[in-house]
Amino acid sequence: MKKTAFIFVILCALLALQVKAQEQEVPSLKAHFQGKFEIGAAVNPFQLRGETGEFIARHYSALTAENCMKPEALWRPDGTFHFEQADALVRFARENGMKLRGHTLVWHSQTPRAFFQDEAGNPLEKDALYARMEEYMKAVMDHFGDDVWCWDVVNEALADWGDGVYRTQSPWFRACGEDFIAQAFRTARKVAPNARLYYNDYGLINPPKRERAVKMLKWLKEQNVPIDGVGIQAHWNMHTFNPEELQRTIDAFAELGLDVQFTEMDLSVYPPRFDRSKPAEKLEYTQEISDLQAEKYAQIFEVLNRNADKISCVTFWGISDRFTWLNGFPQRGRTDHPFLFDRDGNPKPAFYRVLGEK
Ligand code: 9MR
Repeated sequence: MKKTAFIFVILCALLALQVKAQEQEVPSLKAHFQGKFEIGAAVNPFQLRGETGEFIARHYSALTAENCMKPEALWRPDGTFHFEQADALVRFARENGMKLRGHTLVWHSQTPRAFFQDEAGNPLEKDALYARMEEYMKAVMDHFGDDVWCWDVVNEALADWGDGVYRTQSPWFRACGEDFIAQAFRTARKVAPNARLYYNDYGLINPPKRERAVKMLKWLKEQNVPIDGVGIQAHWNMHTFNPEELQRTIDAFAELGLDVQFTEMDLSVYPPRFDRSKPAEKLEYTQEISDLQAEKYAQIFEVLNRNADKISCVTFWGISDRFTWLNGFPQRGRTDHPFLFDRDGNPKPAFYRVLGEK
């Protein structure tokens, strides 16, 4: 090798070592919260390889499948099940000593229409749909066994507005009324007695939806339905997030004897309302926005730390700003920045505030 080429190779190696050393200096999120609550992230199988995989294993102690454990991913109308993608996640979690949240069993969305129909395409009636529910849970919960720590048994069954408690425009509700919620938990407990069972929803720190949740949870508890906890999804934005309402929600669920988890946390930098008739607004991630986001994350974790005895897991709905469903949602062409790590996986000021540093 020529002398100049040799020097070049050595310089590159030194640079790589320096980058590695800098990375190592970033404290591990999961190490910081060890003994308090699990710190989770929603992932997809393609992210588990290489550097991204290492990043995930370094910072998170729990995983949720962002999509690959949903009925749409696991179940086909011919009655067959497809576990390859989800199994890759299970292997990764096992190899890295991580807990796994199962998301999700009973949901109106991302469940094939055929799931709710007989072979002729007619809607299944209650008993037939319950039989399918049990068949599905047996196949899925038996397959994952004790690799899955807790399941989102029922997802998003509550109404968003109006006087009613439940989302009535759901094939589950249409066939069975609210009884499907109780039935789902009973069936899940029967099929997988070791799994911890959660009700999961968004908007739960907004008073009207929290009240609906409390009504439903009381109704379940009165009937001795086996439910261990509530998943507060925590799709929030930094403009309207309110720490007092968060505290009220934790108290309301804990008072019912339920464990609290934060299951899908992200903190959008955009205000909740926007003008659909206008082209997507692309916010530049300025120092000002970054500071405000850091402040809001500090407020969130101040509440979570204070209530750590009531909370077993805090999961982010992604691993860094590069991987978030909010890039392009709710407005196409818009980029969001909802997490503690930027698009390159570097910690943002919010990360250090969450760790208690200024
Ligand atoms: O992040 C998920 C996205 O990739 C999917 O396209 C979407 C389809 O509904 O589901 C997203 O995850 C949702 C989760 O399963 C339930 N709560 C709301 C999440 C964000 O939409």
